[in-house]
Amino acid sequence: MENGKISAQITKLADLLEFQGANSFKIRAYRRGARVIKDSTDSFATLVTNDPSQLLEIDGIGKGVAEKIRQLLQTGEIAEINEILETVPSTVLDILRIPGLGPKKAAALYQELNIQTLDQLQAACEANEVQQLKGFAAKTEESILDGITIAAAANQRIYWSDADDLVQSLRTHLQTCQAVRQLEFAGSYRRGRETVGDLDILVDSADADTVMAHFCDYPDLQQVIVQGDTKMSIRVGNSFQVDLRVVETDAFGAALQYFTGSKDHNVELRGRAKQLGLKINEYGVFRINGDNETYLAGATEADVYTTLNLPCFAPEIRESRNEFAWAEDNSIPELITIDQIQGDLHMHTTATDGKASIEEMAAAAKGRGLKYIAITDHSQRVSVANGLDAERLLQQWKEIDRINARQSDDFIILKGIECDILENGSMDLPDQVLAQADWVIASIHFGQKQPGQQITDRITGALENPHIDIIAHPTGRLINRREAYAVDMEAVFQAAKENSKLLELNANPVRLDLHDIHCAMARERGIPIVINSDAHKITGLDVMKYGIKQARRGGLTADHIANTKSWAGIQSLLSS
Ligand code: DGT
Ligand code: CA
Ligand code: CA
Ligand code: ZN
Repeated sequence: MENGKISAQITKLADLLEFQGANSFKIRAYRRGARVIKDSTDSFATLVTNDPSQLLEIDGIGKGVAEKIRQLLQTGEIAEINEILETVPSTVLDILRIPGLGPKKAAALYQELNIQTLDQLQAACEANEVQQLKGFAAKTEESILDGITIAAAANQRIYWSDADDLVQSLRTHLQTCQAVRQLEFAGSYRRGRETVGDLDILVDSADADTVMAHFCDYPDLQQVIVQGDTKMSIRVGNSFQVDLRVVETDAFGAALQYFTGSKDHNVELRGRAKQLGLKINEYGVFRINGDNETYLAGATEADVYTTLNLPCFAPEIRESRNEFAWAEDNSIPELITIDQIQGDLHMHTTATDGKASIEEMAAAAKGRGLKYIAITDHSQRVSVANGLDAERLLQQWKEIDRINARQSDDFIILKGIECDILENGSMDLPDQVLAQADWVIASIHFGQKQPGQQITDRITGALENPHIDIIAHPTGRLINRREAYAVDMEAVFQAAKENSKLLELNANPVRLDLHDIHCAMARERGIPIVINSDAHKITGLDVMKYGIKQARRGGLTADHIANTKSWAGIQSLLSS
């Protein structure tokens, strides 16, 4: 069982206990445990198989959580969840997520009015039934209705790539305001999370009123949610929330640090400040002397961190995972940057479902500073994409030979294929064809719902095939759309390692597969990652930057990424 699944079950238990009004200490312990599991780069399943007593040695895993993990791994479920669900419908979990509606009120709604779903709750509020209950007023009813709208909108975390487009547009708009001295986008956007819940804008200005008035003139403004003296929240476009805060110059760095988060990173930072006799908040770092506070730093983020004897962490690693340990032993990784990428080893052409020819893709890649590409069209099984059979593939390779021969520079077009791993584990093209390729990607497009062992065997089997170099989008997940395959990634990592194979980080912003924790796992296990665009048209090559963000979140440096090397360098990785 994957860590993500274990974590989700523990969270579900915490949610249900909260609904029942259980001991808050216990609930917090479960939530903390769930987070530790989700962020861990070690497989909890493996850990428990090897030595269950190790669980208790992990920071953040208490006795209660350890017991639930063991039970879940041994029996496939947590008995307590089933027990609670005998008396509580699982849909109440949605109700619990409405802002301002605590577990107590949710329980009252369920007990008194038998409200089990958001729709029922909305209907009851609209019929003014809720205000009749003890502890509920007409106002509560209104705020619940607002909350339902917000909860629906809050469920829509947008792709980082869409957030980035919105950021460019908001930046362009705000920069024309004379009163703006400095402007930054903080929050999960700056940390490069794969999805963004809302945007957090910080402006350095002495004139908040002018800035806020200008903000309201944003062409795509939908609604002003709240406005105060120095901060306001609006909705733009399709109901997406944007927060704006205006601060003074000497607090700009402190505010940027604070609102970049993550929350857990900030909690750790506050603790460290305290140990140094300092205080940190969104206004600055202060020395405490009795009742007096002296401002020490706050103008820049670097000042803030330096005052706490810490390096100015890249935003992508501010998740309270490894960054503080790295700082302690001076081993902060020098995270990958896009200019270090030399090649792109996954793209499609008009031969299958791409929109550009081989030469057009090559010219576009060259124009982006790349030194080599692999043409990797689909294999025959993917008939909706006009996948290639052996004959058409061999023809395409001849054409690539001709194009390469015509090139006057050192740019290399590699003869590749994205070959499907069929439902029964065999490859979609014969070995003798694959043997003639420069570069073979194996991937799964069919039988994605197979049970864990079966689909894992397909992938590890492909990794054992000597003609295959890499697995594309190894988990198959589509963010916000489709769950990962039931694949055992620990087994995939092991097979990649044993066979000196590579794994892809597919940079498509909807895939970002591997995700950040898997990137960190590959790093620890010494498996090189290739960041690929999987472009289906010329502009598809530009998604590389999203893959770079994700890799940075996984703590990867140029050393961990195979396509920072020359093509010869990659070949030597594969034969090592
Ligand atoms: P999101 O919007 O859900 O994608 O994630 P964030 O991280 O942007 O979260 P958001 O917008 O609620 O808050 C922005 C940052 O402000 C967050 O990363 C850290 C900081 N922050 C917010 N609330 C708290 C808090 O209660 N305590 C601390 N220490 N920091 C907070
Ligand atoms: Ca945010
Ligand atoms: Ca926010
Ligand atoms: Zn592809």
